[in-house]
Amino acid sequence: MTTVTLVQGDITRQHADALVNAANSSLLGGGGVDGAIHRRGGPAVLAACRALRASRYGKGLPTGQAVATTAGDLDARWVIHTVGPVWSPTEDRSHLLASCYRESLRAADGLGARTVAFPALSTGVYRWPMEDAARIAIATVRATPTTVEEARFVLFDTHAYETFARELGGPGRPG
Ligand code: AR6
Repeated sequence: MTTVTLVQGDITRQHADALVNAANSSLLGGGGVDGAIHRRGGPAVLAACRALRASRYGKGLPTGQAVATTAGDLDARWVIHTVGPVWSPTEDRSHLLASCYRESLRAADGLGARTVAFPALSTGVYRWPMEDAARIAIATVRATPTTVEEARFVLFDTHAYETFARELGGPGRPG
């Protein structure tokens, strides 16, 4: 059974077997979580990402997929990079967001990671509404068979934390 936990804070300050990065398909860095992961992870993370681009992912990592690298100087063994979908008001891309969580857990299982920290994928630069993103994130992690023991959501601000907390409480609970 996977326990879902929530903390408010900076994912790059977390200790876990694996930290999930809200990457883009280039795998070469960006803003938000991605920028912070590369800053704190250091050159080893970027070197591993470049190696992936030179081999398996010559065209980049497709949206909804996940791939692991070293965590460099972060307090973790691995970074699992996944590419969330950009929010669209006209097209339902929920399956791609769910896929990010599922594929990240699958990558974690392959590594033997027992604790995995996730950010709220797609809710920053990619503009996914927090409430819907929280619903998809928690439902998907709960429904995915995995050997991961703790799936920890690391929410950057109070609004994100409270939204995830409400969702974790489930429908019908106060809050
Ligand atoms: N720790 C935890 N959460 C954070 C942190 C942090 N250090 N920094 C931001 N957040 P985002 P996306 C929150 O933009 O929407 C990058 O340029 C943030 O408040 O990191 O999937 C990539 O290269 C938001 O709630 O990821 C891609 O191009 C959530 O994490 C693109 O952004 C996700 O925000 C990916 O966009």
